[in-house]
Amino acid sequence: MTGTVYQSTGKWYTVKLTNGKLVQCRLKGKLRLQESDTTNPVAVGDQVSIELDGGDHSIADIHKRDNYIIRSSPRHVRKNHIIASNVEQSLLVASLKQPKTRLGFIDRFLVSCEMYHVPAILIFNKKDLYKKKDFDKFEVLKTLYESIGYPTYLTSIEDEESINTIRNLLKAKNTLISGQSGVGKSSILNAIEADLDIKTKVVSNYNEKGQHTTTYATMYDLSFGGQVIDTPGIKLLKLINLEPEEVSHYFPEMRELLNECKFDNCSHLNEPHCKVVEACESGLIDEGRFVTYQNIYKEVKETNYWDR
Ligand SMILES: Nc1nc2c(ncn2[C@@H]2O[C@H](COP(=O)(O)OP(=O)(O)OP(=O)(O)O)[C@@H](O)[C@H]2O)c(=O)[nH]1
Ligand SMILES: [Mg+2]
Ligand SMILES: [Zn+2]
Repeated sequence: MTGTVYQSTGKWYTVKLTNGKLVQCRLKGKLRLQESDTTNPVAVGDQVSIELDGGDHSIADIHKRDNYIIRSSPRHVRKNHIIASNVEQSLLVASLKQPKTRLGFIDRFLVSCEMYHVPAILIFNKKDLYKKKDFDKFEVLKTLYESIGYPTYLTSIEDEESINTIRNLLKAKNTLISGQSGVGKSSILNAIEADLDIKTKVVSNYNEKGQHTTTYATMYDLSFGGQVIDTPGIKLLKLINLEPEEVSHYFPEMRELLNECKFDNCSHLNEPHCKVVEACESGLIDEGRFVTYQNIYKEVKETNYWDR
């Protein structure tokens, strides 16, 4: 039997078999004991082989992943956590209000999507709370991100047009939904599909740590076709599996300039005649994104080689 992992609590896995039946599975001992640098050997989205032992189902094997989104584990030093696998696109939910998403966070997330070749869409949610200056800010961000290749939308769960827009984006695809805690990921899913009834919570202090309403990544089928994976909010996205020289390749607006720098091994930080620095000075590359590039480059460079 084969199936798709819909939820993982670390101990139990909910798997949807090819016949449509949902079963609770444990992991076969050999998978549990496998040497691995990830905290979760099996991730939501994985295709797995299931064995039936008496009345119990267990996961015996994981099929090769098309792709996955991975991050450094927030809880375990030197361990990584696969957020989800086999996704066709990712929808990053951000907001300019309650809570305000830092642009560095967005740019880091986009780098991880570029690394694993997952097309990304940005939505700025909670537009019903925005004032004039926020709408102006949104327009600037939309122009910026769309010029780089990321479709960008303004949404509110209270607005039917937004909900329809999101339905169209998700239709017939397998989509990973990410973003910091409280931006409305689960609320959006409840709005597009009334039957889901995912738990959501009013967050009183958006800076408070450890306030996550969604605790496990979970896949849901959409009645109009496709699946979504709702995930717990991310506070800090530490990138892994990255070499310093690669970072610029994951900024699409920098890619075509990279071969034109004076030095072959240009780090694009402050070398003379660096096309990236020049493009930034002339306004062709956004300064904020360039700062995030520099931060990621330095962070990766400082990470111990064996921990990259
Ligand atoms: N005003 C307004 N509030 C919203 C909107 N979308 C969501 N919210 C509220 O924001 C709060 C947090 O929503 P959730 O859906 O739990 O947020 P989440 O992103 O799933 O959070 P985690 O599960 O912790 O990652 C809830 O009180 C929602 O009602 C919106 O468009 N406008
Ligand atoms: Mg949630
Ligand atoms: Zn350069």
